[in-house]
Amino acid sequence: MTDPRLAELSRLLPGLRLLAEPGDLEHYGRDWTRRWTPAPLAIALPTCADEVQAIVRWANARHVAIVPSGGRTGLSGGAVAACGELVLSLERMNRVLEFNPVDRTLTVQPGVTLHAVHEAARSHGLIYPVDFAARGSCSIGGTIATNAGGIRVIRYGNTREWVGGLKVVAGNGELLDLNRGLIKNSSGYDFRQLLIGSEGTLGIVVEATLKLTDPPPSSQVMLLALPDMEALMRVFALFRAQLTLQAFEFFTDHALRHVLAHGAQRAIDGDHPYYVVTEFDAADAGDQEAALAAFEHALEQGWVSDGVIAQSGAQAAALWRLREGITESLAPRRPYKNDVSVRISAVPAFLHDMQALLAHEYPQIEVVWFGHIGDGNLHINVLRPEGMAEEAFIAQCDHVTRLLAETLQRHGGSISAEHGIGLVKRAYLESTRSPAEIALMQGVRGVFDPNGILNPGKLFAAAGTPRAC
Ligand code: 2HG
Ligand code: ZN
Repeated sequence: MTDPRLAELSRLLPGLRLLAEPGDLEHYGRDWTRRWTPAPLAIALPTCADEVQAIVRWANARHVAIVPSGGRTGLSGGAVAACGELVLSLERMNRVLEFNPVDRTLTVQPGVTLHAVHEAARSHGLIYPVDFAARGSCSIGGTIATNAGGIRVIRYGNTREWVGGLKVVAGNGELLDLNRGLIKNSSGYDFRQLLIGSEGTLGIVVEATLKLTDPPPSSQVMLLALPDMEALMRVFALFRAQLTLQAFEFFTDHALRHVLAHGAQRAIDGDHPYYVVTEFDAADAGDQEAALAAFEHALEQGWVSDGVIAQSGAQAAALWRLREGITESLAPRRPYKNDVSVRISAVPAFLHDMQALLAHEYPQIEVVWFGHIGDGNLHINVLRPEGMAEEAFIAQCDHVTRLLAETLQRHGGSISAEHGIGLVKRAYLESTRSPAEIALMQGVRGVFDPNGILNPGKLFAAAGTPRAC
C-alpha cells in the first residue's frame, strides 16, 4: 500500500482487509456494463457495521469518494469505480442473521446473494418473492439500492414492498436503524423507502429485515407465439382476467434467435414475431381448465398462433430459459442497454412509435426487445453492427437513447424501470423527472451526504465532490 491514505486507513482499522493489486482493482472496479475502465484507489472489505461506519467517517475527513459494491451485476454503471474511488465491498458481510417466525421476517447482511435469501426463506417453508436471472450473483444490498424488480413484479411488486427494516450508514457517518420491521409506523418521513432505490448515494445498507410470504400454489408455465403487439396485449388482458398470474414476460423473434444460438432449445416451430412466457397458479383441475379455455379462446380469436404448456419441471425450466437466457446470450456482443417503462395501456403505442422511429433513423442496427411487459417494462438492447468502432457505436446509441427519452416523455414513461440511472442514464434523468424534482433530489443527497462522498457521479453529475468523473 504505497498511497498514504491507505496506510492511514490500515492504521485506523488494523483488521480491515484492503486490496490494491491490479487484478483486484480491475475485478471490483467494474460492473456488468463493461463500458468504463476500472481505476479504483483500493478495495475495502469490512466485516461489520462498525467498520463500515469507521470507513465512511474516515472518507469524510479525508474527502475520499466511496463506491458501495455488492455483486456488481448492475447494468447502469452504478457500481463502477473509474475515478480513484475506494470500493467498499460488502461481500464479506454475507450472513443470514435471524429468522423470526412470528413476524415472518429474515434479517440478513447486505452481501448475501438473492439466491441464498431464497434458500433461507424456503428452509422455513416461506418465500422471498423478488426474483430475476442474476439471483445467483447479485447481493441483497444491491437489490435494495436499486429497488430491483424482475420477473414476479406483476404478482408481488418491487423490492420496496419487501423491506421491513434497514440499518444504514448514511453518507455523514451516522448509523440509522430505519423502521425496525414495523408494519405500521406513522411517525413522519419513511427514510427506509427513500434509501431503497437511491443507488448508494445516500447511505450504505449494513443490515436488512426482509418480509417473507407463503409460497404460491403449484404453477404452470406456458409459452405462446403471437402475431403482433395488439394481439399480445389482448392475450395479457384475457389471461390476467381469467388466471392468477405469477409472471408474464415477452421477447421477440430476434431475442429468440440469440438465445437458441446460445444453446436453448426451440419449443415452438415456425417463425413468429413475438413470444410470451407466462406462469400462473395451477392449484387444481379447475385452474388448469381455466388456463386451457383461455388459451383456446385466444387461438380462436387469432391472438395466439401457437403455444405449449410445460409437462414437467424440466420443461418449465427449458421454457424459462428462452426468456431468462437472453441477457447472457447477448453479452458477447456487449449490447447498449435500455430499460424503460410506460403504463401498461401505453405499451402498444409506445412500441409502435419507437419501432417506426428506429426503422426510419437506423435501419441497419439490430435492436432486441424483451422484458416484463405485464409491468409495462421493456428492455431494449442495441447491438453493434459488425465492423463499427466502439466510439461511433456509443455515439449512435446515445442518439437512440435521446430518441427513446423523447418518445417516453410523450408517453409519460420512465427512462429507467428497474436497472437504475447510474452513469449510463444520468444525462437523461430530466426526461423522466422535472427540474423541481431533481433539485429536491440533490437537496436530499446534500442532507444525507454533505461532503458528497457516496457514489459521486451516479444518478446525477457530481458537483463539488471529492472526485467528479
Ligand atoms: C432481465 O429482465 C434483466 O432479464 C436484464 O433485467 C435485462 O439484459 C437486459 O437488458
Ligand atoms: Zn428485467
